[in-house]
Amino acid sequence: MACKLLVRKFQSLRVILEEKITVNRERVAKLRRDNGETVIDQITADQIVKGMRGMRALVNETSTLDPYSGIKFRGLTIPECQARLPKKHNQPLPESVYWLLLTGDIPTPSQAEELRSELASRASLPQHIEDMLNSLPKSLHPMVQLSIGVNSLCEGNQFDKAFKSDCKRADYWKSALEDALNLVAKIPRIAAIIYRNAFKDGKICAPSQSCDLAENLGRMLGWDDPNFFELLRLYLTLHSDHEGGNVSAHTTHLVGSGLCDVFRSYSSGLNALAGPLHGLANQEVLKWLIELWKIVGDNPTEDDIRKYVEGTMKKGQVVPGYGHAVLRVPDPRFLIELEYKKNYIQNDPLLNIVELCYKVIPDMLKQQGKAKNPYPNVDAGSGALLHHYGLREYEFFTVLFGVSRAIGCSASQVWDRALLLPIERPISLTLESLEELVQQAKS
Ligand code: CMX
Repeated sequence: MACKLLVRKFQSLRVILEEKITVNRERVAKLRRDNGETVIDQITADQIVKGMRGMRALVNETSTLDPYSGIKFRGLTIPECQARLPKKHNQPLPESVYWLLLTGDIPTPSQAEELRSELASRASLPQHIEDMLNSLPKSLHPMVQLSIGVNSLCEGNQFDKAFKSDCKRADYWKSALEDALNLVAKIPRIAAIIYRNAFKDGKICAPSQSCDLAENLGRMLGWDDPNFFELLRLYLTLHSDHEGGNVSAHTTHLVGSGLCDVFRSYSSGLNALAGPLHGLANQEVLKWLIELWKIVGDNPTEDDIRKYVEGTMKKGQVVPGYGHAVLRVPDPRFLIELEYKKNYIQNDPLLNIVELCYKVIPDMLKQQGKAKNPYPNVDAGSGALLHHYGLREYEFFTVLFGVSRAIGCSASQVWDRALLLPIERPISLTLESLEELVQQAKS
């Protein structure tokens, strides 16, 4: 009986997706048939040297990023998501964000609950994967462990089975969806095992059938604090997706385009996320803030902060948590972090320093004149919020980012399969050929 119910519940997501996929496949076919050769953009030599910078050359359905208004999940800003998506307490359920990214629809409370229950039913790991994670050296960076853990989930994945069987290409998305749901359901446990092994006593509670993704994650990490679960709901929402061109999403898409399953694709995406200019920045921010705090104490002045930031700049280092390749305003996700602090946290010296940095650093970066965007990004505040609730092992922070980004990257991969996107294959140029092309273009 319970089994039948699960199948029916799962189909409601599947049926909705199937209808939308049929419509969108026709849109792609029409676009290519009628306008496949239409030129819509130009590219400069500078963009090529800077790694396809700003080039509009990928299809990604789940979110868009505007330099001035920030991220939109299926057309909704994060405040709109907060207002309209089914919530637990005051924050959207990460499951409702996942439903939105997968389908483009705001789920009803019962649909969000269907997905919550579906994911909770898949949350445990095979024993051999737990044993493998437990055998990893504690000193191995948590992001490497996470990538190994996610890679290992590929054993017996549904997509490979479909590929090796006589499944039609048009139906690949169905097995990709199965794998995507497994990834999002299981990655919190991988993350929690890594945390408990690296920083605690290695003991971990089982995932609960009745909790949402965030609470299950928080409990497995070892917390029993509803406010921390609330922060995790916010965290998992804020980091879930950031359009398709960022390093981790693009890597996942690229690897997936060669028809790798979502586990191996996202494991590659996690290695991409682990770079200090990308997802590792949240770890770097907290390290930097703690150093600053040690020097300036609990009640610093703006001048104290300025002096410390000058020191960072003089060493030729970037100010972590500031700047962005696309955004040209303070990251709306950072502003929501500040809002969260205002609503939930009375007084916290480190978070006060985060606010003071926001007053001081943009002007300093403007004066330095290098960074195109002198404003804070999402990483400027996330670590200090986690620190407030006692999660202080900053080497773990990017793992939480990775748990969250699985939501967006896996939803995108379902759509990559759904739209029958082909293998990605741009053409690289030697410096000599680029110089020749520049000359030809000018003559
Ligand atoms: N502090 C000091 N200098 C900075 C800076 C910062 N926060 N951000 C950019 N700059 C410098 C760059 O190093 C570059 O200098 P050079 O010309 O000497 O090489 C110059 O300003 C121009 O860079 P840009 O075009 O504004 O920035 P990019 O698009 O190349 O890089 C980013 C964007 C995020 C990598 C960069 O701003 C940075 O390193 N920030 C700090 C790290 C960080 O917070 N990363 C997290 C980003 C969010 C994410 O992806 O998760």
